[in-house]
Amino acid sequence: VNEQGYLNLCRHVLEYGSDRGDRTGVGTRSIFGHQMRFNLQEGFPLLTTKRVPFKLIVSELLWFIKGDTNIRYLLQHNNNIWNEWAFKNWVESDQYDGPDMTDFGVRSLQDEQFNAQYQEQMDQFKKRILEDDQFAEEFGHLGDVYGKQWRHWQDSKGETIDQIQQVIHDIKNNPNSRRLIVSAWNPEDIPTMALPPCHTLFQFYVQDGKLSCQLYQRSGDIFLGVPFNIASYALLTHLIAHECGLEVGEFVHTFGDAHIYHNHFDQVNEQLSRDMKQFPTLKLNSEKQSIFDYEVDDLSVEGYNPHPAIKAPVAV
Ligand code: DHF
Ligand code: TMP
Repeated sequence: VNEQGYLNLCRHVLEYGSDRGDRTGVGTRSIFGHQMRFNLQEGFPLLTTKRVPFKLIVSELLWFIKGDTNIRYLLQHNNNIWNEWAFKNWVESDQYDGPDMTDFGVRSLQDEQFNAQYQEQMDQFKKRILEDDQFAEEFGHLGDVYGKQWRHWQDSKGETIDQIQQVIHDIKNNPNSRRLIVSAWNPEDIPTMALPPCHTLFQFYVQDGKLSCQLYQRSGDIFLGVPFNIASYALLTHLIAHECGLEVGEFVHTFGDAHIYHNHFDQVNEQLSRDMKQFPTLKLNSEKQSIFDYEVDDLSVEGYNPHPAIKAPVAV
């Protein structure tokens, strides 16, 4: 019925996690190996102890489902969650001739003057991605990330595999299968990716007319990324269940490295001090059948009355 499992994970990591350095230079407190379960019959798991922007989750998921890997679509939907990773490719390219943006993530937090420069460069970058086709083609891509692997996995014969189409076909035709898997982890393509997939592999399971989904997430930013990931996979499970004529079962969320960044501790403590509320209900436009036909306005939540949003910097 609620987000107790998520709040328990936060408390557990704060209390028992190990403080570790990490790639971004921010530092985290982390544990290795954890599992949460959400019964999707008991409401849609969009956290209520802070506001989580549902529309951004929808546009990101539809972007994956389209097989798109260019942030232009996200920007067209006012979704800024992937900007930093495309921007990084741009400022590291030899065509960039603005002020030095090395380590812009940490520097923008420490140096106000630099932060102003960074914001200006970022605004220009976003404008060019939206307005300049050729620039978007060259610098809007994040590499062969989720959308590419889900819909157009390149095989050794030069053909592509549509894992989403395939898994939907298999759920419909062979629901007892133990092979209902989609993998975003493609070792050959990792070097092209702006960020190797955090939500790495997922599996479906059909029992009593209900579709369940389990995700293996190799790395989870518990405060920022994980609330998005929970809602995103819950939504994906609903869409696929609808197309397959099934009800929804459980979402099982399994982690490798689950961590809280050191500069998120105050925010997490604030969140833990709040009372949780009822989860909302998901509304789908029931005229849509195929998961490939949805648009952002076809999906909404009802009865969502969360506590206010809590801001935190994302580690780049
Ligand atoms: N890197 C790190 N360090 N953590 C992440 O969670 C992460 N997630 C990525 C890409 N790289 C990442 C993609 N997903 C936000 C949420 C999800 C996400 C990226 C960013 C985020 O900043 N959420 C804010 C507000 C977003 C907004 O309103 O624009 C939040 O408060 O939820
Ligand atoms: P890493 O590649 O060094 O593990 O860094 C990726 C960071 O992004 C890590 O903090 C996990 C976080 N993340 C999520 O939690 N969920 C996501 O969906 C994405 C893309 C990233």
